[in-house]
Amino acid sequence: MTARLNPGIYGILTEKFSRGRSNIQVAQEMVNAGVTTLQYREKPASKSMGEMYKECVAIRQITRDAGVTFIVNDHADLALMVEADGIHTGQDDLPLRPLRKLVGDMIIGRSTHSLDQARQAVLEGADYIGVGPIFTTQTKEGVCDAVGLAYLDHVAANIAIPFVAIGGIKAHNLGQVVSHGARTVCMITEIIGAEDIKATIQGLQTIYKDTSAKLYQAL
Ligand code: TZP
Ligand code: MG
Repeated sequence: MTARLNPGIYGILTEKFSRGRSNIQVAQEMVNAGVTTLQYREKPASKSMGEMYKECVAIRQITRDAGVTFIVNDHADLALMVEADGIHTGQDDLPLRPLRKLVGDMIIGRSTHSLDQARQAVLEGADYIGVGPIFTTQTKEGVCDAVGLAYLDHVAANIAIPFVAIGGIKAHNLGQVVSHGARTVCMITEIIGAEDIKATIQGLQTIYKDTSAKLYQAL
């Protein structure tokens, strides 16, 4: 069975932040550099469903060949049609219990911004939660203010399912996020907005590994 959430770097594809590169090119570069999970996050305002479907078919192939978990944001139809590993939903998206009936054993992720939302997601059967925005970000429209590291601490202490930290995470604060208990870390613009995606991911992996090693030595 596919792991419900891999530790490591969770990347997200959104073409408007990718410096003119295609989602498929960026997916290949991210997978080559060793992201453990890749999410496709496009909105119908930016691309037609037909175009999104074609991209997801190609990205499914790239991720399958590399053994990387592939998650589709928002669109259960798309996730099912391309045999993605999972679907990621926000607070205003499809409700979790009916969604579970539709997608069966597929991984379901849920974005959360408070401990109440996290507990609700667990109750309703999410496989993992998103925790954020940890820091201020311009990447997601209409998102709430930064929840800070305090919310991450609460989740690490109180929530029994896997979680991914997200929002404003960069090389300079990644160590802090890992020190506060995140084993999976998502970065959008830090990675896909970088000139050299591979070198950037390698630098982030070094910070992730060094911080984790120190953390577990100290225990
Ligand atoms: N959900 C919470 S914050 C966020 C999403 C999708 C955007 C994170 O983007 P970035 O560029 O890593 O700050
Ligand atoms: Mg959504």
